[in-house]
Amino acid sequence: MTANEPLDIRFTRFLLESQALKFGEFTLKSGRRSPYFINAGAFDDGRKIAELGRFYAEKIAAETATGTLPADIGTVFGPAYKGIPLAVSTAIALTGGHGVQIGYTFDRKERKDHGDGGMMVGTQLKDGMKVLLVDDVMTAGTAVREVVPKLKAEADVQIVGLVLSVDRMEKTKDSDLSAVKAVEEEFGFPVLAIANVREIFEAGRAIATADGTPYVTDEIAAAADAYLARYGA
Ligand code: OMP
Repeated sequence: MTANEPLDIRFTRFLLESQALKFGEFTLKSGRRSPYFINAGAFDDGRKIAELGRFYAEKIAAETATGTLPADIGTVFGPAYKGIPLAVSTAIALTGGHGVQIGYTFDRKERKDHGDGGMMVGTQLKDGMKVLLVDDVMTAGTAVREVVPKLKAEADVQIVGLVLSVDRMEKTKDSDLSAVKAVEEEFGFPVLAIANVREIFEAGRAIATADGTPYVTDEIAAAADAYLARYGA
């Protein structure tokens, strides 16, 4: 790795080497058929999930430095299930690597009616608390639309932003607006991604597998271009 390499290039290498970015034919939650898929489930051991947390923390620290995110975030919220390791590893990396004291919180899928009860695990949400959402990938924004009302039902928290691994840069079903822009407009908080799909495909052409061939071949790049020409925002 080259020192001072931009975040999106380092992150693309990590995605490819972890096999979290797959090429083929995939049917998405939205029904679209995509020639690529980002699978956060590939971050399945201590090294990979720790590294993923460091990428999120680096992005959050950079956005805090520019003022896009506030410095006094109370907790990082990751929606169950896939958001849970994201919230935990991000909080660990923010504290360990950046000296930021911060909580982590995730939701239960079902309400617990004994013991501590409640819908949330980790730092409890309180009125006025600044909450940063983390999630894996955004295509249409369905996942975030489900989680915001859940948080608001718990306490009058202030959601200060959403940080994703990857912005797939796709337009919504009924407008030319990207899903990210639509969510920003609807909820009024910034949606940030460690890398977007165009950055990833550009970086991927220059990153080679062990046998020297690029991960993103001409054929893969052409399929991605065709997909983005149709669905890209
Ligand atoms: P939206 O909720 O529609 O934005 O779609 C994002 C979700 O789709 C993610 O949280 C995943 O569950 C899944 N997904 C991926 O994990 N990776 C992809 O590359 C694409 C999708 C998807 O189905 O759109």
